Amino acid sequence: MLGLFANIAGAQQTLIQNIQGRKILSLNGRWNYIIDPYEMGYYDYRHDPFDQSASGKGGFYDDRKGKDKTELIEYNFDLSPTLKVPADWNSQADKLEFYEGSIWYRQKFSISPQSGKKYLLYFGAVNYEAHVYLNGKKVGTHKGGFTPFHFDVSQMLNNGENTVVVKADNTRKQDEIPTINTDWWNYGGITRDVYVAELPETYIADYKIQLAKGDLKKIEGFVKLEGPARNQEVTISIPGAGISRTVRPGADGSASFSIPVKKLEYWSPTNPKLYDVSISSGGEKISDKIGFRSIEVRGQDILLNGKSVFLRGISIHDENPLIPGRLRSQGDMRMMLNWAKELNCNYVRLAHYPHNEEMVRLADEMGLLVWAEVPVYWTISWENKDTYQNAEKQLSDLIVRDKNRASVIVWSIGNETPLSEPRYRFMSSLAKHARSLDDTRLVSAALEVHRNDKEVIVNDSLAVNLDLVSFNEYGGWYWGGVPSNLSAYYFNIKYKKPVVITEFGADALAGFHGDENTRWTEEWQEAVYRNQVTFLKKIPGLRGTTPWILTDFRSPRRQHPLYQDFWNRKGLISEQGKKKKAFYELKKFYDEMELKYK
Ligand code: GCB
Repeated sequence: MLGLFANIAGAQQTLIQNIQGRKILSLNGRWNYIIDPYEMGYYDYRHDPFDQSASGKGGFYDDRKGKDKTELIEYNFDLSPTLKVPADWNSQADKLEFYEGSIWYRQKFSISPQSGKKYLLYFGAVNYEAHVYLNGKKVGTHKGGFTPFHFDVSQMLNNGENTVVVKADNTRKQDEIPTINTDWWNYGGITRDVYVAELPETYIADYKIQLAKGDLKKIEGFVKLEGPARNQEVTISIPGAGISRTVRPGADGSASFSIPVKKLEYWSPTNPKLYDVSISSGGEKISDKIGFRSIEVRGQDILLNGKSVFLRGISIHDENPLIPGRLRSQGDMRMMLNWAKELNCNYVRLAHYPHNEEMVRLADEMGLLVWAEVPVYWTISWENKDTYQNAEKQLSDLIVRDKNRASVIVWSIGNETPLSEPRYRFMSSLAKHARSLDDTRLVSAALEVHRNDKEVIVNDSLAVNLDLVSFNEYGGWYWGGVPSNLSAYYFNIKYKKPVVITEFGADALAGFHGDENTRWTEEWQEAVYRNQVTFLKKIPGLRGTTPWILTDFRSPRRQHPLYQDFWNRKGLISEQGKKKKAFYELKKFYDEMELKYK
């Protein structure tokens, strides 16, 4: 019934670049909420959606006065409790911990819309399906729990008080992205920032300003205007690099450019140099901070600014283990990335879905390379066309959002997807799509290994379409017995490309000690890291690792009452922020690799 993205008020615009750089009114804060497990705010007693009623009235979204008798009276937002936005709902009330379904949110705000301006209602992310209403009218819907979306509400705003209502539904469904089965908590709600952005009638919708593919001496990109005067001039300036270039878009509002540069300080983890960049057009001026670096693969090497690099990484979920719940603020994000830095990382894998834009901006600032992923995880409905479109849309939105971030070097199209012909077609199309949107970065996916006795085999023809051979390999936890057994195993990797191991690891309950052959102890986990490092070093093309995972994280699949209690314990840091022994084992490896690749 619903398209992936329906904007009832008007067609969906280009996903706006750099929302933080705009004139924005934040709607963050406390929103009233109503839990709606029976969907009574959406369907009437005959299960007909209120949405379709001719008057557009009814349901929980209609907060107008003077209701008629067909409307719901058995609710009251004003008297309802509140939830913080941005944040998941699960961590905010005991009865919401395991809740999956719909919750209605309501916020009031005041604004004086100016004539000749455009207003976008912007959401950083809502998990999973959002129905958005403004002043009693439907604005649109969106699917996908980790990517931003916005609606043009210029014609719908009142001068003075306005009411926005959001139905957020995190019901898991087989045909969605992700599907019903994952190993993370299905945190629901308005998990990222909400803004109203005020823009000029003709505005800078999007831009890309990056080094050209394989060329350290040329900055390339495009700008895209939307609005009636979309062929007015645009000036891109980077004062620190002595660049100022004016372009005039064609009828579609876009203009591309290519600017030779003589001298540029390149962005890298050791020198995360960001240039002040401004883009101006008409009366509008947007500022950004952009780094310039190149990334490419040559043989089995990964070249960063032309120099071979070893990716000293760690996998991270978008979850604060200490509270716990989704990362809510820049402070939360800094804490996670600082822990990665303490491990001596130069790289992070933001698994298994798009993380907050702020996280990627911090990685830019702190000098951490990034693997960015979409939630094409495990057993997706490979033959469903809508499912594919959904995956492609989420991938596009991720790439559109983060394409100016120097930190991002890999677009990952999925994780541990089981071999089959339909899956191959699905994943190959995604890889092709990623390249069509951005040819300046690497494309990869976390693949699986197969075993034949002591042989650990990587043979997945999808790898032919990828730039890195990346796979998850759980020797010492899911197979192989005690950690020291790993020494008997050997690899058979069919593809001669840089190998970046996306996962290995073992569960350990922080503070639980024993010998290295006792499962769940810190000593077992430490021994897995020690033996894995020795094992992985035998791969000639090994160019990086992102073990699983920085911190313990919540998962409904992890039910051992003594050791897990709904926590996946593969973290190197516990839910109390305590570093386990394996943390230091990995750091030792990374210190060694740092010296080797100096
Ligand atoms: C994996 C998955 C990851 C899980 C992990 C585990 O291979 O990619 O999402 O959490 O294994 O702990 O089993």
